[in-house]
Amino acid sequence: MQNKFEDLKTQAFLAIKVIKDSDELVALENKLLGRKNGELTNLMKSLKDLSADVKKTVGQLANEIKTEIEIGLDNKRRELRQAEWGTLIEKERLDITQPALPKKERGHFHPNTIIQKDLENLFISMGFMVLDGPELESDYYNFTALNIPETHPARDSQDTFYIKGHSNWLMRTHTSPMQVRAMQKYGVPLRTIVPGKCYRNEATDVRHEHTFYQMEGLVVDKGISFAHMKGVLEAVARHLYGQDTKVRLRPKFYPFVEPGVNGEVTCYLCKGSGCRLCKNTGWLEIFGAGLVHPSVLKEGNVDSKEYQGFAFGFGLTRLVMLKYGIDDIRLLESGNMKFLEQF
Ligand code: FA5
Repeated sequence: MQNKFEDLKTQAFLAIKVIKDSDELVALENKLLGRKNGELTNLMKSLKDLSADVKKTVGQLANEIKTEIEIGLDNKRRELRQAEWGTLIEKERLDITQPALPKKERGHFHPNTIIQKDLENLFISMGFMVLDGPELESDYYNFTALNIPETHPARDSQDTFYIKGHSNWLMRTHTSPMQVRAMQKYGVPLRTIVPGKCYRNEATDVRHEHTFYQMEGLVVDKGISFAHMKGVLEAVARHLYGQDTKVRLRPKFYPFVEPGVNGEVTCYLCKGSGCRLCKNTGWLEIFGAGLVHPSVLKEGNVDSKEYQGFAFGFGLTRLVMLKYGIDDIRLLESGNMKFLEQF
C-alpha cells in the first residue's frame, strides 16, 4: 500500500514538471485530487479497509504525500503566473529613450475648397441647387448662347484656349455656359449655383491666372427684380466678410445681361477708408452680375415675357484671396506645401 502512494507521488511530480499552462495544471489537479475520482482521493478512500495499526502509519504517509503534491501544484501555479506576468510586462514595456516616431501627415482641404463649400452651404440654405458643368465646352454654350456671336468683340476680353483641330470646342472661359444648360435641362423656376474651374489664355500676374475658379449663380422666376439680386449678393458679401460689409454695383457691359453690373464690396482690410489692398478706393471688385438678357432666356427655352432672372459670376479664387489676405493668386495653384499648410 505504501508503495502505491510512493508511486503515485513519483508520477504526480513527473506530470507537474511538464505542465505548460494553467489549463493543464487544473486538469492534473482534478485528476489527482478531484473529490469524486481523483487518483489520490480514491487511494485514500481505500485506507478504510486496513487494520487500525497499518491505517495509522499509511494514513500519515498518505497525508504527507497529499500535502507535498498540493505544495508542488501551488509552486507550479506561481511559476506559471510569473511567466505570464513577465510576458505581459515585456509586451507593455515602454522604452523612454526611443526617439519620437515621425508625425503622420494629415491632409486638409485646399483654401479654394474651404470657401467653395462654405458658399455652397449658404446658397443651399437659400434654396439653390449646386450644379457641376463641363470644363471642355462648346463654342455655342460658352459664347453664342450667351448672346456673344462669332464676330462680337466681347470674345476678345476672354482670351480662349481652343482645342486643336476642333474649332467648336474650347476650355470654358467662365461658368456662365451653365446658365443655358441649366435652363434647358431643369426648366423654370430655377435657382442654382455652379462652382468650377475656368481657363483663360492670359499673361499671369498677381491677380490673374490661366486656371482659376468662378461661382456662377442663376435665378429665374416670375417677378424677379434687381432688388432680389442685390439682396442675394449682399448676403454673400456679409457672410464672407462681416455684417458691416457694403456692396456697390456699377454699370458694366456683359452681352448676356441687361443691365449688367460690376460688383464691389467694402475693403475688409481698411473697412472702406482706403489702403494698399484696395488701391485706396475703399472697394474690392469681386463679381459681375445683371438681369438675364431676353436672348439668353430664349436659348434656354424660357418665355422672357413671363419670366425674368438674374445671374452673377463670382471670381471664387479672388474671394479666397480676399478672405485670407493672399497677395499673389499664383500661390493657390502652385502646389507649394509651405503655403498650403497654413490653412
Ligand atoms: C465673367 O466671367 C462673367 N461670366 C461674369 C458674369 C456672370 C457676369 C453672370 C454677369 C452675369 P469676368 O470676365 O469679369 O466676367 O470675370 C468674373 C470674375 O472672375 C472677375 O471679377 C474676377 O474675379 C474673376 N476672374 C476673371 N479672370 C480671372 C483670371 N484670369 N484669374 C483670376 N480670376 C479671374
